[in-house]
Amino acid sequence: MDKGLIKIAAFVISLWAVPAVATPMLTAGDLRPAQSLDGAWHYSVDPYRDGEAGFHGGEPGPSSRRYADLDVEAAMKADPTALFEYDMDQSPTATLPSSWLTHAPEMRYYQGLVWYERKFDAQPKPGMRQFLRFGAVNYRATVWLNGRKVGAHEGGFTPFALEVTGVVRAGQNRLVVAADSASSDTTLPPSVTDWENYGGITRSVRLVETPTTYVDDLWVRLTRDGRITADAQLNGPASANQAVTVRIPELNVTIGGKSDAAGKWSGSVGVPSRLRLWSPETPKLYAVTASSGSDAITDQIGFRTIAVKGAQILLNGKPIYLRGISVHEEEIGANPGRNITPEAAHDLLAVVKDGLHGNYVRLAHYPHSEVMTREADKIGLLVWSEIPIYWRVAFDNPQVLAKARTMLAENIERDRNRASIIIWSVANETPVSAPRTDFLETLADDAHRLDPTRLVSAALLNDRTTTNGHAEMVLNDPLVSHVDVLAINTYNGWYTADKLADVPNITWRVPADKPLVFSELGADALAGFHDPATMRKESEEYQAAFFRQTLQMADRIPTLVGMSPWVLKDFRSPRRQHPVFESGWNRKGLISPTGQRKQAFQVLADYYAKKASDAASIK
Ligand code: GCB
Repeated sequence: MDKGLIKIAAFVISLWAVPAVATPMLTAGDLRPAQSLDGAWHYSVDPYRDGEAGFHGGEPGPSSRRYADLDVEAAMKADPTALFEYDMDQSPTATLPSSWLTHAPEMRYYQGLVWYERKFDAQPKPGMRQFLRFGAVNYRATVWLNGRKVGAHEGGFTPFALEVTGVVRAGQNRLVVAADSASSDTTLPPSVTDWENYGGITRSVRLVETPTTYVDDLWVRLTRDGRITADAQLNGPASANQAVTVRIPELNVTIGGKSDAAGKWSGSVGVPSRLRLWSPETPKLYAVTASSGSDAITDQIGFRTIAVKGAQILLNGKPIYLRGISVHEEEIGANPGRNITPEAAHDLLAVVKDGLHGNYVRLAHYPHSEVMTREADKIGLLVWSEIPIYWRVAFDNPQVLAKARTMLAENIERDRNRASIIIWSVANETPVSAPRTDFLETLADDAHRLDPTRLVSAALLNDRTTTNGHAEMVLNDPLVSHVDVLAINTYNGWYTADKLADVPNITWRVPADKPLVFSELGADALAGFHDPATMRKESEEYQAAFFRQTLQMADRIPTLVGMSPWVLKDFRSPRRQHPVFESGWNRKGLISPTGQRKQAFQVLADYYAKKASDAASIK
């Protein structure tokens, strides 16, 4: 075959291979009426994985099958020769969702397998289908209902739904989840990161009931050609040739039609003149209902466009500067457990919106809870959404690439109805090599294909050189041609020995025809530690000066259209063990774990207030 043909064949194969999320997807599964299974669960640690396999391999013996549908205490009483080395019903309880790190002091540094059990009463309606829908389990989950294995999922940050029709019974049910946080070279992220690996059932668990044929996927958006476009996918025996209707009552819009043989439908209408576009200033959401047969789902959806033109980012056709900050999924408080309730999400995002005068957040370094992206929609913050392709990924391993593609697809398919999200990021700080670039190009192409309405980016590394006696940063990454927005993390004056006074004179050599954002910039400070005289690192004064100088540098870069400094709040990181300043926390927050503002907070807030008023005066 000649080279051209090989390229075409490879392209065709790659199209065919775009991963879609396995059904059921149960889009908006967090909003469908459901029975919540949050609350008290029993848990039992299993560091030697006794419940997974016997000590010679193979099936675990009856004494350690934590997933069995069995009352252990009653079984021991009934047969005095019976041996059990677990009893989930009598194990300690924890309130879920939450990482196990906060269940008990000895759980803090545990990474491995933990079993969870919860009993619940159900009344499944005959002729309906039932699904267990997990918001996320970090990192692997295997699920048993009434002693039957009903499914498994890998990836700590995206939802999954398992059909349990015929397994869930009227009356009492026993649900067991094996949650495994162990990381390795082939997990995403791999073992070494810079944040706490919050293992466990970290997002809500719900029992959802649907008609036998139901709307499994729905995507409604404003496309760049100025139309409201809707896609739906039905699931069930009557999916083909079914009437589907999407209604937006407040706009008097109805789009309807019939599904094809595969249960797919799509339709569109011109934008009604009374549509109020979504933006950070006017975060208007509309109730959108999709119905087919006896099923209906309602989501709250905003309509806006996002595009790039040369080095500009255009929101609803107008250039915008992204006044952002990076955020980890960790609630404000002295002992966070990755428990993102709507209130916790609101508290974090309100600091960005009202305190910093921001219009944008980078939700680093993995898909955050859908509670957070829904709150961003409501409060009016643009979002950079990311998958955990972080640092040393096994880029030459095809199975890892397959996992990454699934994670990206799961993230996009969960959240593509969120107006707040404008950028899908495929990676953070991955050193350039041929396998890495192939890997990330595949992801960038997937993102464009799965969602042509948004922008694609990745936080890149840069080279450093000296030009005319001053430092110059050079972007030399072949991935540049595959992304819409260039993004760089910069720490000159923190991780380098540059004097802060020299930072404003650092220049940047970057492609001039694409928008650039600083996806990170930052320095540590321990809240309350002051050192105005010597300005040593870790003092609030040093961090504030770092921001002042770096912002001056930023002002001299013509194509820079936004930033998301690192980071809103100090966050837990086992890497950070300075006994005085860090004690297990990354201190680059502008606020302390409990929300105390450091001096640098005001520096950035003032900078953004000025940017906001400059932007308002241009309009
Ligand atoms: C980075 C990483 C981020 C780290 C941060 C730091 O470049 O992207 O995950 O936490 O630097 O504090 O070093």
